[in-house]
Amino acid sequence: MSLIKGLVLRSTGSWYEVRDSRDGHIWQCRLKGKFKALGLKVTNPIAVGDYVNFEVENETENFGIIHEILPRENYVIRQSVHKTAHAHLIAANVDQAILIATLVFPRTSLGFIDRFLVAIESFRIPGVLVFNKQDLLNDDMKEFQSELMDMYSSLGYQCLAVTAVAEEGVGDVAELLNGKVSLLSGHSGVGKSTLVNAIAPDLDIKTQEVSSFANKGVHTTTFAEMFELAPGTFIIDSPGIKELGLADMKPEEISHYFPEMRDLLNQCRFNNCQHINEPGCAVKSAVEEGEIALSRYESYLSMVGGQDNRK
Ligand SMILES: Nc1nc2c(ncn2[C@@H]2O[C@H](COP(=O)(O)OP(=O)(O)OP(=O)(O)O)[C@@H](O)[C@H]2O)c(=O)[nH]1
Ligand SMILES: [Mg+2]
Ligand SMILES: [Zn+2]
Repeated sequence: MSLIKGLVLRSTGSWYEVRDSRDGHIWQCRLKGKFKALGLKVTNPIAVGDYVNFEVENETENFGIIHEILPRENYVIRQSVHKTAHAHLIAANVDQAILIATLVFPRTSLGFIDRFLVAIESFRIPGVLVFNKQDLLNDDMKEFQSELMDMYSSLGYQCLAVTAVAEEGVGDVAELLNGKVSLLSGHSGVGKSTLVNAIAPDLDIKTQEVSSFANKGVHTTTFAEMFELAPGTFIIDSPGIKELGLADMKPEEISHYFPEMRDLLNQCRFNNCQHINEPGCAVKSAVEEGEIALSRYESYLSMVGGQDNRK
């Protein structure tokens, strides 16, 4: 028996669509009877983006059997809404997470952007912000957006401004995606599909969503899907990652996921400082001195307060 390396593009929970790493051929795979998961407490052992070793079971029927998962570089999980011990694995081996945001129609709030960034920091995935619908911004909004882009760039998040409908800036996004696995997020209506269609007009995502394979699964829509835009360039689209939440994060963890706070944490007077109203707080001084943006600090406060700011 020979094992072949493949990349999981889609799963329904019992079937996995696996891309043969030798020639890009797609196999429909099941898991081996005694399958050994990677030791995470999750409801699904394998996610989109996982590399696996599989065996061809039936060449003419296109069936394969997955024997093992290869070690992951990172993964994205979503905590169960019922707060059970098990989380849902959304994706693995992600090179970057891209948030498509719009200041108008619909408005993406700064709180939402910051929650997204905190979540991906916790998964150790680089983050990119793409501001779409430039055509709808007046001069004041453009000014505001450019300040935001400067601020987020200084924190290490690459920022781009595009107008997907006019295909402006779309080439820069295509370049950003090239050769990588990117997770795409953003509120409904910000233009994710428009942007992807502008980059890869031949790829009809809608059609792919209702493939006969996907119909075999009952819960298809809750699973992420990976699309190959060009050889070696993949995007991951999932209903579950549009609103990446904070996976059960403890308040004291959250400041570590704000890059501009991270380096100051050991300068607070109290080592259990929550940076709210403690004396001698280095984070608060940095906010007062304008070294930390007020909007970022406000997002931090709403997150440690457990307030829902995901509008
Ligand atoms: N004015 C303007 N409208 C845009 C732009 N990009 C997309 N739109 C419009 O915004 C609407 C929503 O775009 P979609 O691409 O469907 O948004 P989406 O993010 O895929 O939304 P969901 O699939 O619901 O998550 C459509 O009417 C698009 O034509 C843009 O750059 N400028
Ligand atoms: Mg869409
Ligand atoms: Zn402090």
